[in-house]
Amino acid sequence: MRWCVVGFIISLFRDVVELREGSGCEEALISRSSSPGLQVQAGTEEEDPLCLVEKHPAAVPDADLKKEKATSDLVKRSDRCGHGWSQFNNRCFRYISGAQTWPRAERNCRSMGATLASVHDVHEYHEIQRLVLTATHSYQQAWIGGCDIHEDGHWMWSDGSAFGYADWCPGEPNNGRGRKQDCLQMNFSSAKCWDDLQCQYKLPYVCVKKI
Ligand SMILES: [Ca+2]
Ligand SMILES: [Ca+2]
Repeated sequence: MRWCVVGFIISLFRDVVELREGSGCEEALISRSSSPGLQVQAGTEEEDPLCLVEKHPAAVPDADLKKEKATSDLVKRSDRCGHGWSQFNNRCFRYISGAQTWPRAERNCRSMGATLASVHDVHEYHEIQRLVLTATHSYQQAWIGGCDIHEDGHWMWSDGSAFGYADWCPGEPNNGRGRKQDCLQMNFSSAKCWDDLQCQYKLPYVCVKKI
């Protein structure tokens, strides 16, 4: 009987270790992507903070997120999306004003059953820009779900959807001219277009979830 208890505790420990070792945006991308055979290395946020998210996000948003909920949600309501979310093209978008690194922003989106936003055409981009404008009264720079951590120049969306449409600013993405810029910010420059930026920067962000 005692060994059964010990065995149970060991198996629990193994599950926790596997959960931590299995963390990674890459895993979500591999499982959802139509690109088989993608090989990437997992890591910790401290060692490699790019494109990393937890395999099983926390069920309850953290304190920061709760605070953000109270202060920064979009005003617009959508019955199908829930309070704080805005529906467009059968998806629900939400702007979060509390600045986070890209990996942390992705985790917070996932804690709400969402991901950082993918953008598939100019109409969606304009809708997201409108949400940001409504919430901030400006074209605030913000993270969306693009990253090229796996291979510079090979951009992906963290929700696994195909990266087709893009609105890169002139000269972007430039990978910081060698400074390793692997995450996608919107509303960059006066042209309000896209730029690749170091993922450790803290920006507001936009989440998306399917209805
Ligand atoms: Ca890059
Ligand atoms: Ca750049």
